[in-house]
Amino acid sequence: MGKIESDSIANDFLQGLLKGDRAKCSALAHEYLAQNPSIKDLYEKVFRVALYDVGKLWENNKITVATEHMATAITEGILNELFEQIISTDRTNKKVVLACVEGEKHQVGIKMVADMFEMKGWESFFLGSGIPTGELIRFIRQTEPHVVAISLSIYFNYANLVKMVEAIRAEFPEILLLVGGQAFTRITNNELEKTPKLVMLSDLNMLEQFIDTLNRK
Ligand code: B12
Repeated sequence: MGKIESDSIANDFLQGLLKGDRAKCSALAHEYLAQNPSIKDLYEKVFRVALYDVGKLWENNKITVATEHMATAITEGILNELFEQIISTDRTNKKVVLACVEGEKHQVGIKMVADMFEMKGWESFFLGSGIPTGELIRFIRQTEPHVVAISLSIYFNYANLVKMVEAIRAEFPEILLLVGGQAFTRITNNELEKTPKLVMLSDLNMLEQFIDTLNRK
């Protein structure tokens, strides 16, 4: 599917979100997948694009907080609705735990990351937002995942991320850490780059390549 078609579906999807038309948004998602059966493209080229536009409209006071909440809730609902298409029958026996950094409320992006792992045969444990570091560590101890993925959207949560990474590293020196999220475009002096066994990725295309590499090991 060409760029123009994705753009126009993203725009129709955005209009549906702003009107609160969940049925239309759901139909558009299915229509997109009928033409291009790539959940990754649907997420990157339609959902992400539309939600970034929602952010711009909100920032410029063109829409209310209520409309922004509704748009996010509809998108999260559709992510859940697509879950049947996401589960892969080809399982890898690998596990990933995913969460937002402490203090971070933006959880749509990391949910998409969870779905990518699930599609690639991993068992994903999506904890979303609001998980304190101590509880995350306790969960990692119980589940013994191969990868822990953390999302950061707001740069003022960066200090929390550094603390969280240090705490996880102290207890699990071997675990592979994966971090990402839009805040990294604003962070110039990223001390986390020096952390051993920590990978930073910015989108689902890079993530797909990364998971494929892990799956070959
Ligand atoms: C919805 C939303 C909210 C909702 C979130 C609800 C929810 N259930 O998630 C609520 C209302 C809670 C919210 C609150 C706030 N928000 Co807000 N929000 C948004 C909005 C409109 C959409 C977020 C979203 O879902 N994007 C779509 C996803 C798919 O994109 P993504 O997160 O970037 O994820 C992609 C990649 O980054 C990557 N990725 C993400 N995480 C990870 C992790 C790993 C490991 C990997 C590999 C990849 C990866 O994969 C995804 C797919 O490509 C954005 C606009 C925007 N630009 O995103 C603003 C936005 C992020 N919010 C913003 C702000 C300012 C806030 C508030 C501070 C507002 C306030 N004054 O209260 C608070 C902060 C709350 C907090 N402590 O976190 C700003 C941030 C600007 C900045 N300074 O960084 C934005 C950009 C809006 C704007 N243009 O001003 N927000």
